[in-house]
This record gives sequence, C-alpha cells and structure tokens, in this order.
Amino acid sequence: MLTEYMENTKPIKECTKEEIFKELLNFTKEQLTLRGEIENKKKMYYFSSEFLIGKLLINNLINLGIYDKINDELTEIGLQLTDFENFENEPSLGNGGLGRLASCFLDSVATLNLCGDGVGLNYHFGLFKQKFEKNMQKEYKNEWIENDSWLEKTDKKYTVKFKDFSLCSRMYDIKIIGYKGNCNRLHLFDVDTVDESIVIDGIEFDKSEIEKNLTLFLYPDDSDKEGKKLRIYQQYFMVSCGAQLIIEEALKKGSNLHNLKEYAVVQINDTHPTMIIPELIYQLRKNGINKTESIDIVASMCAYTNHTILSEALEKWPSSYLKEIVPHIYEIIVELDEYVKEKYNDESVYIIDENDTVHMAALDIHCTFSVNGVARLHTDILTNSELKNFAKIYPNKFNNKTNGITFRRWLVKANPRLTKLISHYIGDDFIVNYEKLADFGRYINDTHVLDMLLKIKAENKLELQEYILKNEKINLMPEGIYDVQIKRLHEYKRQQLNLLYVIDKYLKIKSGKIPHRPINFIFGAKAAPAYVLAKDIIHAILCIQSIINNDDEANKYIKIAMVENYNVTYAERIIPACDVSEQISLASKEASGTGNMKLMLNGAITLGTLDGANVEMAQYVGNDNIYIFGRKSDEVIEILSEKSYNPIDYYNKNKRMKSAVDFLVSDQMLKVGNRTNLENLYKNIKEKDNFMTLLDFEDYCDVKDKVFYDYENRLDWARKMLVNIVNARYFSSDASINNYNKEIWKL
Ligand code: 26V
Repeated sequence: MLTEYMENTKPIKECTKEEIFKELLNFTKEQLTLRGEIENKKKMYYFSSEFLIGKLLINNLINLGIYDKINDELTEIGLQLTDFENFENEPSLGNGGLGRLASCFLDSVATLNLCGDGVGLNYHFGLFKQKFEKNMQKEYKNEWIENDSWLEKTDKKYTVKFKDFSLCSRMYDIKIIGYKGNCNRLHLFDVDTVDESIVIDGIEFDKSEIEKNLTLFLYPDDSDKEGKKLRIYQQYFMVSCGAQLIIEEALKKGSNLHNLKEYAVVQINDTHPTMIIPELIYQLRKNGINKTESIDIVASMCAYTNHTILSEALEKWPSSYLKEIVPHIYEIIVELDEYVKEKYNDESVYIIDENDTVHMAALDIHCTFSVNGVARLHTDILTNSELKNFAKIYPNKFNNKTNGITFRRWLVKANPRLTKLISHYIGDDFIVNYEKLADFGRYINDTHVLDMLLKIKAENKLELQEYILKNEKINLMPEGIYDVQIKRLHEYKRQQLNLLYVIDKYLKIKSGKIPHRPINFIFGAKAAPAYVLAKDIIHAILCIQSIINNDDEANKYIKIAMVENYNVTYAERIIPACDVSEQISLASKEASGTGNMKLMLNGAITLGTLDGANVEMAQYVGNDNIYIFGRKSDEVIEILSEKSYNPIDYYNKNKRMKSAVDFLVSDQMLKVGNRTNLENLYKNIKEKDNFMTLLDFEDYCDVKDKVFYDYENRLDWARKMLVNIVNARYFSSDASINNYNKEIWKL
C-alpha cells in the first residue's frame, strides 16, 4: 500500500528515514479522509480543557486496520513502524489522568460508532516540558506543533465577546478514528494572534496580553490574580466557541433550538468547561428563546463529571473577576444563583457564597441533568459526604461511571508481544469486544502460557532497560523487579511514602541486609510549577537516586530511575515492563486512577490502598491477586474529621521510620541536594503530613516486602498476572462509554 502510494515519488529504497516518515504521515492522513464521518441527528460534545492524545501515527494505523500490512512492507527494506516514533512529537495538550481519560473516551466513542466530538483548546506549548537540573525540576515550553502535524486548519471562525474587546477564533481539527471504523473529530480552538515570541525564559510570559497569550500554555500558573484571570479567559473562550459550534450544527440539521436537546448533549469534563452552561443560555437567548426556557433547555442537555473530592482542586472564582471579564455571563450566573437561593435554604448548595465567590461545581450540579463520579467509591463519597446536601436535593442526578482505558493504545499499541500471545489463543476479537478477554482465563493452569507471560514481561523489561539507559543514562537491572510509580506528583498520591521505603531499603543494605533479588524503583512524575512541596519531593527522589545509583555497595541490589518528562509515550514503554504497580494514595483521595488499569492490563500486580478504582480491581481479582495495605477510606474520613492525626507520634514510636525520615536531611543528602528544599519536606512530613504517610508506613513496608517475597514463586506470580490481565476487561473504556451512552447521552 505504502509502496504504491510512493510510486510517484522516489522509490522507497532511496528515501531517507525522514522522507519515509513524511510519506507515511501523508499516506495515513489520506487513508483517514477515505473513511466516512460518523453521523447522527444527536451528537455528544465532550468539553475538556485537556486531551492527552499521545502520538498518533501508529495508533491511527492500528485503528485503520492496516498496521501489519504497512509494517510488513517496511520490513522488506529492513525497517519497522516503531523506527519512526521519534520523528513525531507528542501533542502536549494534557496534564494527567483527566486528559488521558478524555482521549481514551474519544477512541471508544468512535469505535462504538457513536457520534461524538471533543472540544478543547490548541495550546501551542501545552503542558511544560520537564528537565532535571541540579536534582530539581525545571520547566520549559513544549514545542509540539509542526508543519506536518495531525492538526487540520479549518475556515471555521467565531467571535468571542469579552467585556472590553472581542477575539476571533480559529478552529483546528484532529480526526479521531474508531477501530476499523469511521471518524469523529477533536475540535481545538485557537486565535490567529497568538504570539509565541512573548515567552521569554522557561515558561515565563506577560500574562496581560490576552490576544497574544491566550492559547500558549495549559494551566498557566494561577497563583496570582493575572494567572487566575487568564484561566477564565481561556475557559470562556473554549466554551463560547463550543456553544456556537453546537448551535450552528443543530440549526443546520433542522433544529428550531427549542428542541436543541434532541441534537446535542454536552459532557462537562470537570469544572474547567462549566461556563458552557451560562454561555449556552446566553446564546439561546440571543436566538430569541426566553429566560426560563433557555435555562430548562440547557439543563436538559448538559451532564457533569466530577474528578476529585479535594477541596483545593474544586474551582472557585471571585465574582469580581467574572464581572470584569465576562459580565454578560456573570449576570446569568447571578440569576441562576438567585433561583437556587429562592428554592433552597442551605448555604452549602449556593452557587455564590457569602464571600462573593462562585463555586463552579455547584453551578454544574444545579444546572445539569446528570452528575457522575469516576469510580464506585468516589461516587459513594460524593453522595454520602462531600456533596451530600446536593445529593439530597437531586437523588436521581447522581450516578457512577467507573473510568476505563482503551485497549487499542494500552495493549495493542503499547504491548504487541502480549497482544500477539492473547490473539494466538483466543483470537483478536477482544480488541473491540472486551468481554472476550475472559476466554484467556481458561489458560490459568497452562504452564506454557504462564511461561510465555513471564518471557514477554522479561523481553519488555529488557527493552525498557535499553531505553532508559539511552535516555536517562541509568542502567536498570532487568533480572530484578521493576517497581513502578508513574503519575502526577501530588502529596495525596504519596510518592514520598514509596521514597521512604526506598531509603529504608538502602539503610538496610548498608547495614548488611541485602535483598534476595535486585529491585528497580521507577518513578515518572511532573509537579505543577507553583506546587512547592511537590517539587521538593521530586528533589528528594532525585537526590536519593544520585546517592544510591552511585553507591557501588548498594547499586548491585537497588536502582532508582526517575525518568525525565514523563508523558504518554514514556508510559507506553514503562507500562508493559512493570512488575509491581504502585497505587498508594491515601484512601478516599484518588477519585479513580487509570494508570492502575493500564498496568493491570499489562500484567503488573498492584500494591495499593483501597482507594478509587483499586477497590473494584480488588473485587474482581480477589485477595490473592492484589496486595492491599493501609487505612480504609472510612477510617481516613473519620481521622480527618476528628483532626486527631499527629505524625510525630508515629515518627517517635518507630525507629525504622525515624531513620528513613531523618535521612532526608542527612549529610549525605545535603551534599547532593538543597538544604531549604530538603528541610521543607522533612518538616512537612514530621509536623503536618497532610496525607498521612507515616500512618500507613509500617503496613506499606510489610506488604511490600511480602510482594517482593512472593515474586520469587514465578509460576504463582504468572498466575496472578493472568488473573489481572483477564479481569482488566472490566476497565475497558468501551465499557465505560457504553454506560455513558445508555444512561446519559442516549445517542
Ligand atoms: C488538581 C489539583 C490542582 C491544584 C492542586 C491540587 C489538585 C489536586 C487534584 C487535582 C485533580 C483535578 C482533577 C483530576 O485530574 N482528577 C483525576 O481524574 C482522573 C480521571 O477521572 C482520575 O483517574 C484521577 O483519580 C483524578 O485525580
């Protein structure tokens, strides 16, 4: 196919790799245009400030169903598709789980042949690029847009009105192809006036020139007033473009707008796109629909997904900012708030509080027809505690939609070896029919299959060793265990707990107690640029990495690899090679997690707390196939409400823990690290420890030791792997999207 396509250019054998890549790109784009668009009277619009789509060439070829054909053609000239990964930049349009979820969902929506588009922003530098300098995280702009990218510039333009000026938008599209199916689109809005040259040092820029800076960065630092206002500008710009698109498309299909809900349903991904509600109301009124009807229409076509219970992460904007930037929208928010205040005599459900602060989640809950959490436990906590006063008012609105991941990227693309093995035994239907994966369970006592699972894992581990050696100059020990914690850096995710275990292990080795098998501790995490403690934790991990990896007495037994600029591409390499998956958040704090599901699908065994989707994972695989430790969510919620936790009590009681904590400010650490940062972390753990690391430390160490001990029974371990792989079928995003469609979108 490719060779034919290239007939008019140079013969493929005479081309450089770069030239072949360009041809591959154009060829794949052409194949995509040959596919039809998914059409339907009613369309779902997925509004999200993030879409972490990952590289697209291989993914698109897989979904086109021509990956093997093209790869075979390349093999004839001694190449393979994976040789071209490095030529493509990874789009930097997301931050973590929430953005990757949006992308898995778009893949599943298209694969299930549902009509649904994504709506977001085209950030030129997206999320920062992370570099490590002097054992510290440094942020740089992430230039991902190329001339030959997947972005299609369209002629669609809308005027977005702010108080003192208007901006003209430009829509870019990325095609989203379903597996062996047709296409939907991801619409990314931008302004032509954006000026990349105003970024001076790292990620610093003048926050006041909106027409120049609007779409430069995802989540610009909002620790100051200018930053907060810029976020409001971004959010309103996104939803206003999206609302105008929805109305235009509905009118074209024959809607009279009174019946808009028959043409469009909006899924609001967290609170960032919440202003879609007042904006749609505003647009409908502009089109002649009266006050109450416009509110009713919008509430009947919008649905909201909550992704966190952490109060500091729930968006609240001072009224004055909204008044200053989008007064016509603020006016509608006031109207909605008055309506709420009239009806309910309960301050906890007000949209605007007594400090004149607008609670975006409250606006969502009142003005949508569906509110969902992202895992069973998370939804229970929302309805029974965090949002219980809302749940009382609207018992039927609250529902659960457990997250999921697409098998196309996280198995077929990331782990071709495992995909081939499973396909060999049960055929390849499971790629789109997740229930079929159950058939692989039949091989639970087949020693050949179990051996193959171990062999594949070993090969994937070797590949990762080579990659990390090349990229990080760290030489992992592939005969050892790969223990992996990859996720955004946050205190509640407790990378510091993992780190304390590593320190403990190191101190043990120094005192002569060596592990029976080498262990590689692999970390990947970015910290928000203004989140000081998170950056201090990264600093501590990097310092320990430098101490241990350079200590010849210890580095035979343990190694640390904190990889630079962890992203989707890196995840695709680490996940298939992982033995032990660290999911160790403080119970009740991780809404769901999705990395846990990806690792499970690739045969990693979870070491985790009963938090988020781990709870459901544990129910499916049973106690023998997952390692659970730590306080349960209800205990944690109680301790938090009593305010009774004091870390120093635990520190004083446990010598092993004390030594590990004290090591953070030891001479050895101060030699490679910065005193201020290390002392800040040390003090925080001893005096505050907001997410109760020390409370769970002992149990964590004991269970983790048991994991490493059990790893030695290789056949038993392989059985655990198989049980995990088979049960990961419940976490296919196809399953989640089926539920969203049946219960919310009704397309
Ligand atoms: C954001 C922030 C920003 C300010 C500092 C504190 C903080 C804490 C948490 C967050 C998370 C915001 C929402 C989010 O990304 N939630 C993630 O959504 C995933 C997809 O549903 C889910 O798997 C993760 O558990 C959840 O943390």
